[in-house]
Amino acid sequence: MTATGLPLGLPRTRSFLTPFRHDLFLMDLGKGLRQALAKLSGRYVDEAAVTELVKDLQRVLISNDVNVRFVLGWTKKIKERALSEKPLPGVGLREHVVKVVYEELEAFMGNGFEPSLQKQRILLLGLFGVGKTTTAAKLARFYASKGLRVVLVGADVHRPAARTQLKQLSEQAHVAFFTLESNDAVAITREARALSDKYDVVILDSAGRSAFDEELAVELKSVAREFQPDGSFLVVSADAGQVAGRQAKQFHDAVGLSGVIITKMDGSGKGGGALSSVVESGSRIAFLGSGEKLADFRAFDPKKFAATLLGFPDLDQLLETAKAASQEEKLEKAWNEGKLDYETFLSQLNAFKKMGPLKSVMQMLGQHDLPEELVGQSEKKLKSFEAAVHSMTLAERRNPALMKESSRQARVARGAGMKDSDVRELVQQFEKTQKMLKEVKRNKGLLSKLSKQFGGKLGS
Ligand SMILES: Nc1nc2c(ncn2[C@@H]2O[C@H](COP(=O)(O)OP(=O)(O)OP(=O)(O)O)[C@@H](O)[C@H]2O)c(=O)[nH]1
Ligand SMILES: [Mg+2]
Repeated sequence: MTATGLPLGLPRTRSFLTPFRHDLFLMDLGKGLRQALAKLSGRYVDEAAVTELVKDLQRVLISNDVNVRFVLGWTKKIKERALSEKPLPGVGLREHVVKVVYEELEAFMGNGFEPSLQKQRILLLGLFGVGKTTTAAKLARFYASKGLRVVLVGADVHRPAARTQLKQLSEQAHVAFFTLESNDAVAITREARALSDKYDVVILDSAGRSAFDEELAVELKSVAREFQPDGSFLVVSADAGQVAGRQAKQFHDAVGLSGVIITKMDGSGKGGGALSSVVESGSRIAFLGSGEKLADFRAFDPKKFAATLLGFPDLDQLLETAKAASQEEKLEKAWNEGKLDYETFLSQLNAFKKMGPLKSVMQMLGQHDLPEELVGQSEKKLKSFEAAVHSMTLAERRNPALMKESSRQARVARGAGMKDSDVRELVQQFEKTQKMLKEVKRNKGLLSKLSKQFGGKLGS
């Protein structure tokens, strides 16, 4: 129990948190950013808070190997916008700051990539071990899932097992495979070009090299001449960090890249560096690979990427949630005037539900990385609370004191198909919430109190 006699709130410290489980790229960067933003909850957002946020963001990005000069410029812009722009109507200051960070993160990620679904030949390039062959199969699976006929071509004649590896992957991806029993990469490449007669997408996996040099540039040019690719993609590993940008530039100057595919986003603390340096080099990020499985792959979408990093489904929903959250002020006013009862509370619950999954509401309030179980159960509780309120008479809804009577509780329980003890528990929770809101006149947010009220019961 807290000092106010209320159940303990949702876990606040890191030690209570279970690992964040949803499909996230860049775990550390995302977590760091979300935690920095979460610090804004429950405090007055002024210049000092924004300065602290900016410092936190800098620390998170720099520890993710993002270029320092870039980080300083980026966070300066966030600070300026956060402090000078007027929040949209209905959007609180904290949400405004979150919105600015979101928008700037999206802008920082560069343009998105819309994969063409036309007939095409794709050439994959890259240094040793970056994930070219795996990426070839991921791409094949991607295009095949769009209904295109795909063939993978093994043209890495240097590494003995390379073509066997690609053949196996092609089976996994349910696409065709082609190579020649020859060590003549040029001949294979030439044949591969002709495969366009039979297939929509021809993907060529080329041999790796230990470093970019003049010899490689010459070789790539001859491959490109034979194959006449519609798209040439450089595959770089996220481990490369800021070096990725330099590589992108070298390869681009040699053969002209359509885009860069960054692999191993799941494993590297340097992913932020790889991403930002590729964007800075003027190359476009086309796809991201985030695991060994063929499905761990997606086209790069900065909006979605930023949203996932920050833990918000999308900006529109963020703003909607922020608006709904601002309604809580009205509710508190009613409450302070002694008008709050089960009826008002029910309408608030409905508003609460409309805001979407409780999880995003909680994230909005800065409660990040919640254990799934807790969130799921809290929503279940909300539903049963609603059912109970529906079973109350108008008089009971308007005069909550009536609901203290156990005969009424029993009747409501029957009406709502619940156990008496469940209704009793809900009445107690309502009373605790009511008491709490009376005590906390300062606007720290009804929703966060509610989250704690429901979550706390479960968490204790
Ligand atoms: N965790 C993780 N591993 C990956 C990813 N992409 C590839 N790998 C692994 O990285 C290793 C090398 O992948 P390959 O696809 O063989 O790399 P390559 O660039 O073709 O290597 P060479 O042909 O030898 O130059 C394999 O063990 C892959 O499973 C990824 O996105 N995440
Ligand atoms: Mg390979």
